[in-house]
Amino acid sequence: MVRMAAATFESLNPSTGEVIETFPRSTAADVDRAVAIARAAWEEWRLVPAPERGNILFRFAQLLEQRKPELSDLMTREMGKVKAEAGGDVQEAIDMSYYMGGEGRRLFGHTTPSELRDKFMMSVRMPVGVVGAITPWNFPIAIPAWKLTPALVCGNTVVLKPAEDTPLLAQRFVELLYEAGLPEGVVQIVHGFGEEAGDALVRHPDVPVITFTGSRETGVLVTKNAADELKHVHLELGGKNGIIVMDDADVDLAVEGILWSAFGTAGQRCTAASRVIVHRAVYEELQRKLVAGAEKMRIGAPWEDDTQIGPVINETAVEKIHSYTEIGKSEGAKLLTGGERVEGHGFYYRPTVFADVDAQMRIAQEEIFGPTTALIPVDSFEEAVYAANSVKYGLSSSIFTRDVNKAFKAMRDLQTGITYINAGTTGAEVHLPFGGMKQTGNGHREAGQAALDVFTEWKSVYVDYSGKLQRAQIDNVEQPVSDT
Ligand code: UN1
Repeated sequence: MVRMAAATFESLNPSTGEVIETFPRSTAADVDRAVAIARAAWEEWRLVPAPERGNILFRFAQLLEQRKPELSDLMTREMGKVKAEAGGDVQEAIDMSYYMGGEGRRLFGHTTPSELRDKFMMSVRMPVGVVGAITPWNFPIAIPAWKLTPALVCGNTVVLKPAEDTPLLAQRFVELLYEAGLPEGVVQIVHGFGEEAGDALVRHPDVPVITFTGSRETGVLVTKNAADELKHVHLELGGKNGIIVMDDADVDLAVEGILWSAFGTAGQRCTAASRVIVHRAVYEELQRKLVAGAEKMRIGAPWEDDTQIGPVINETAVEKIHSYTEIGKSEGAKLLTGGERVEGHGFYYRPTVFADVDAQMRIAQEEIFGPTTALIPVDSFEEAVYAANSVKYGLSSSIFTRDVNKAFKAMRDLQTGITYINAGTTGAEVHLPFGGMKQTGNGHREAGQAALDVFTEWKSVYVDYSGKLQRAQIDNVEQPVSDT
C-alpha cells in the first residue's frame, strides 16, 4: 500500500460534515512507486492459472458477504447512501465477484478450422499488464468490483485511484482482496485527486489500460492525456436518462418507477431518471401523483432504517444542484416541488420536480447528478422517442406502456445501452453488459462477458503440423492459368 505522501485530505460524513478519516494525498511519485510494484507483480500473476485467480475472487465474494453489514454501515456514513441501497451496492460487488470468479474457468476463446491441411487455429485472451482504475464515489464498493474483478481474473494487476470522497471504503475493499489471498503487490491503491494522482496514472507509460467512471468532461481529458501512449481507454460517463410514460401506461406503477429512479441514491446514479417524457393524456394525473409521492419521501440520516433520501455527496454538489433549480426557473419551467436545500447539518437537497419542460432546455440536456427530474409533455409515441433521443448521452432509458408493439419499437429505437420496459432506468444486473451509446462512453462495456474485452488482448495462434511450408491464400487456391 502506498502511504508516503506528506500532504493529506479528509473524508467527510456528508450527513454531518464530520471528519471520518484523514488520507495521504498521493503525488505523481507515489503513483510511480505503485505502478512499479504492480508491474513487477504482473510477471508472476499473469502466470497463475485463471481458475486459481478465480478462486481468490470467490473467497473475496465470501468475505464481502460476511462483512456486508459493516461495509453497508460505513457506506451510509462515508458516502451517504441509505441503508437498503448501501446493502445493494455491496451486493452488486458480491454478485460481480462470483460472476468474474467463474470466468476463471471460462475466459473462452475460439477454435476454428484452417483452410490448410494439418493446421490448427485458435484465439485466446491475454492479460494486458497494469490496469489504472479510477472509480467514482457513488458506487464506492460496486464499481471497484466491476473494474477490478474482471481485470484480475484476466491476469492483470491494478493500481486503483478511488474518488477522494470515499477513500475509506476503497481502502477496505483492497484490504479484503488481500485477506482473500491476493498475492502481494497485485493491487495497489493511491489516494487523492484527479488532477494529481489520477492524471499521473492516466499518463504513466507502464499502465496500458485505463478504466474510468466519472463525468463526461473528465472522460474527454482522460482520453486526450492517454492518447500519447495509445492506451486502451474504457470510459463510463454521464447520463440524461428518460422514462417515457405512454397514454396506455399503468400510471401508478410508472410513478413508483420514477420515484425510485429519480430520487433513489438522491439522484446520484449515472442511470438516474432525470427526465420523464409523458403523454399528455396522463400528464395531469402523473404530475399529481408524482408530487404527492416526492413530498412523502422521508429525508434523514442514511443509517436510520426508514430513511428514503440521504444527503448528496458534498457542498459543491448541493450548490450545483441548486444552480440547476435556478436555471430551470429562468428557462421558464414550472417548479412543482422541492427546489431547495434542507436546512441544518449536512448536504441535503429536497426531491425536485419541474413540469412543462422543453426537451431542449438545459435542465433537460445537462447532467445534474442530484434529486431533480424534468417532466416533458408529448403528444405521441414518435414525439416521445424523438425527445428521449435528443440528448448527447445514451446510457439508460425506459418506457411504461401496455402495448407490445410500442415496447418493441422502443427497444429498437431508443439510443441507449440499456432499455427497460415497465420499470425505471436503474437496476442493472452484473451479467449483462453495462454502458452507454453516444457520449456516455467510447463503445466499451463493463459487466458481463463484454467487460473482458477491456482487460484482454486477443491473440490468434496458428499451429502447423504438416511438416512443410504451407502458404495461406496461395497454396490452397487454384492459380489462374496464364495464356503465355
Ligand atoms: C452508476 O450509477 O454509476 O443500474 C452505476 C444501476 C446500478 C449501477 C449504477 N446497478 O443503477
